[in-house]
Parts: sequence; structure tokens; C-alpha cells
Amino acid sequence: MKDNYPTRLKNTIAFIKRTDKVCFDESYSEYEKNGFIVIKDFFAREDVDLLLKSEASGLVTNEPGIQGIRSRTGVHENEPFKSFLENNTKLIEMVKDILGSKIYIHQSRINYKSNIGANGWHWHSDFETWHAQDGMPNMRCLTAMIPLTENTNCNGSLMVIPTSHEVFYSCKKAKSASSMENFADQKEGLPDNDAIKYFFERANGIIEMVICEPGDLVLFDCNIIHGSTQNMTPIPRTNLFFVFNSIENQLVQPFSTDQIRPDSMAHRNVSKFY
Ligand code: 6CS
Ligand code: FE
Repeated sequence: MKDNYPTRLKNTIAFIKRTDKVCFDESYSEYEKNGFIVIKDFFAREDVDLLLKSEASGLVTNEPGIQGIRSRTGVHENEPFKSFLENNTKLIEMVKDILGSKIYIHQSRINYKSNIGANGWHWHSDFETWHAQDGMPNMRCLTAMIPLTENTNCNGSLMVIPTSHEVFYSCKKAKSASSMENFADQKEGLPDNDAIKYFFERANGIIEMVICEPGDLVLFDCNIIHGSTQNMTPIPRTNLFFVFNSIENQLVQPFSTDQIRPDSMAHRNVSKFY
């Protein structure tokens, strides 16, 4: 298959104009323009509180350098996360409208940033990873972020660069980490500082801190440049993520590696479509 977004090459560092449509439904113009949207009080508070209290199972990724769990992937395969997803027709219909087709779960995860000193995530585009490492062909994918605790102005909340989803940054090949290591501590697929500056200036100097609380829904495009800092506070930041991909954008062979990641990180054997 043609590689529309070549990345992790030896020498080329380039900005590639996005050719994929961001949004198939005109009523989400803010999402289309900025690459993300926050919808207050989308979920019933008690449904979200139940998720926080529940023990999740799934593939664990540990914190690099410190004790603790960084992430758990594949959480939607078990209760109560499974029912929470499947019963949320309001969410599913909305994502289908935006992506313009039937959808499925590419990845689900909980990121636990709940201990003092829990690590952040440097600036990156998720799509860059999913394209290079998982063989996601195009940008027909988005993330629904569901805060299970408060995301405040100081506990390592998500930061995004509005409008950065419109351009793909082709990253320079880095000292190779395995695909699995790259999940815990990203070394490959990081935009360099000049690229971050470019996106920042293009956004008229705006970096948005996504402050939100349980009950809210955050949708962000697969290619938006985002990141977050360490959580230095005793205020836990725990977020659930459902990554939805279009049925028309299913995974092929990875574009930049031979390593196939586990199904819970990059769903290939898809049987359930919405
Ligand atoms: O490797 C991944 O799939 C994950 N890593 C990052 C840095 N962002 C999104 C994604 O869940
Ligand atoms: Fe990410």
C-alpha cells in the first residue's frame, strides 16, 4: 500500500499537508478547526465514578524509572468498561458522524498518573506512531478521552496545540527502541524542537491545557500534537481512552517496522464494528 505519510526515515524531515478529511459532519466545526473539543457533562457522573472504582484488567506498561503502572491497554474487553462503551450509543453515533463511517476500537487504555512523580508524555502525534508501528494507513481515527479523576491546572493535564492536526510531521529516525519500549518511554516518533515551534507559531502561540473533570468528554484528532508533564502533585490524574478508527482505515503492515504490537495496543483481528 502507498505510504501517504512517510516517517522515521534517515534524513528526510518534512512537513506533509494532511490529505484526509478531519470531520464528515459540519456540526462539529470547532473540532474540525482546532482538532479537539471538550464537551462538559457528557456522561452520567455515577457511570464514570463506577469505572474509577473498578479494577481494570489489560496489558500493563510500567512507569519508566519509577515504581508504578503507567498504562493498561485493552481495558474495553472487560466489564464494566465493556458495557460502558457498548451502551454509550450517544458517544458511538457522534464518533461515527465525525469519522464518516462505521468504526471500531483501535486501542483502549487507562493512563494512570496517580503517584507523585508519575511521568508525562513528550509532544507527539499519536497517528505518527500508529502509522509507523501499527500500519494505520490514514488519518481517519480519533481518541475519546474520558477523565476518571479531575484534570486540573497542575496535575499533569493533557496539553494540545490547536490546528496542529492539519499537518503531518515526518520524524527523523531515532536510536531505535523496540515498539513496546516506545510505548513506555517514547524515543521514536518525537517531533524535534523546531517542529514544535512551528506548530506553536501556526497556532498563534496557543497551547491549550485541557482542564476537565469526571463526566466530561474530550475528543481529539489522531494527528494533533499533544503531550503532558509529570504529575508533581498528590492529586491523581487517571484517564480512560477509547481510540476509534474508521472501518475504511484498518491496519496493514506497519510502515516503519517489522514488529507487530500486541492486539490490545493495536487491534488487528477486529470482529466488532459499530
Ligand atoms: O504507542 C501508543 O500507541 C501510545 N503512545 C503514545 C505516546 N500515545 C498514544 C498511544 O496510546
Ligand atoms: Fe498520545
